[in-house]
Amino acid sequence: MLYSTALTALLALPGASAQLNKLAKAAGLLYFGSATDNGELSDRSYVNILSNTDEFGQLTPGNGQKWQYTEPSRGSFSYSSGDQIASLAASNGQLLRCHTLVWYSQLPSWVSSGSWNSQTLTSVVNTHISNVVGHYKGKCYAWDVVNEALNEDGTYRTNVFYNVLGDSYFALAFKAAAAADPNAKLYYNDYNIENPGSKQAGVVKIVKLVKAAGAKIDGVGMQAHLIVGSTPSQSAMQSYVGAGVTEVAYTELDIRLSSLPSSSSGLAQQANDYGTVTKACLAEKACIGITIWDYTDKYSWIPGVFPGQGDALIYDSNLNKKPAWTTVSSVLAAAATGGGGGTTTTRATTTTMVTSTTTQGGSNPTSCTVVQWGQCGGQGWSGCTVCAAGTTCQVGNPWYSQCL
Ligand code: 9MR
Repeated sequence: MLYSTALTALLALPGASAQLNKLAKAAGLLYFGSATDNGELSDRSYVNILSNTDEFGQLTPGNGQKWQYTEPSRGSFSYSSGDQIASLAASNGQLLRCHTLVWYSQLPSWVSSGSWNSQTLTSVVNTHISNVVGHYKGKCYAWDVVNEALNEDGTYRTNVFYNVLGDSYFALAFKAAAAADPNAKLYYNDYNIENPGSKQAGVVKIVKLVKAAGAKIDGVGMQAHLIVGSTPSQSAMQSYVGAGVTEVAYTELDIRLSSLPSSSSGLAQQANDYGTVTKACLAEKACIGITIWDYTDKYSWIPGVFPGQGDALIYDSNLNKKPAWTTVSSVLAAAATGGGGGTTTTRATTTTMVTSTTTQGGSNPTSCTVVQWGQCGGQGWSGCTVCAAGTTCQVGNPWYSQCL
């Protein structure tokens, strides 16, 4: 048996309808989650899926906890937007990733254009963090303490914090956050750091800098705003662990198509890429979870910022699951059932998902069996089409059939 009776029962979901978080947890992750935003919460069909904890075990407010909302003018704090999402997560029983404290963007002009010296800006940062983190104390699994502080070449981005305080603002922010909520995991969060390179080296430098200053930093968040065809690597994650964090996570995953309308081959490649990211996380013990930057194309930020691009998420604009959903589900299920979800296997086992007594490669291999949740068909599929006893090959979409 590839999986236990208990796990089989756990995974016995009718039609595999909602399962990403359930499978992620069964595979050893802490959560599979989604960002959300206040304006969308009046969309009942959207919220029903978002609130299904079999599907999403974690929420991140896309905007409501940013400085422009929480302290729009000096000393005047407002938590209504952030609280709405924190309350939703709490009432659903979902973890909350809190986002974000020190960021050059969505920063009110009273901060970005103020005339500060190091003493006054230190006080502003301390006051902001102690109030905001204090308000959410005990509610945040993690905080993105500093966000996007690096240029693409790995140098520090010039912003008001760096201009006035130099690189000391990192430790300042992490110390203030730790003081306000000692139990929250504290992260540095950025994009284009999913692979080795100058920017990834910059993150390593930040982690070491914060630790050398005696401050607590627990994690690195890899935003993973990717383009179809790109793939992340495990070695970047390992470099962050090597620098001294105990966990890493994909915090804002989306994989956009660079031209629209999307073709079936584009969606198939996107599905493959989502599978690759999921496998990368499963393969790295320190990777605790995956958050997608909203779950549906209906509410994605991409078309507004990259006109003509998009369709980046795993549900389409009509809240239907895309091939990418099926692949993520399948990869998680394979890992959960000991079926080889990971590319390398610190977390998942090495048992292959498809068992065969003949060499595969023909279009119709014989004497082979696909385990529950495995792929058994779809456009371009040349592997096994015979499902294990008790399961049947069901069409998920033109590109993907699964043994269920
Ligand atoms: O999803 C957020 C979008 O609604 C805002 O308009 C945008 C403004 O900067 O921020 C988006 O979220 C960003 C996140 O906070 C940090 N990483 C990049 C995300 C996408 O821009």
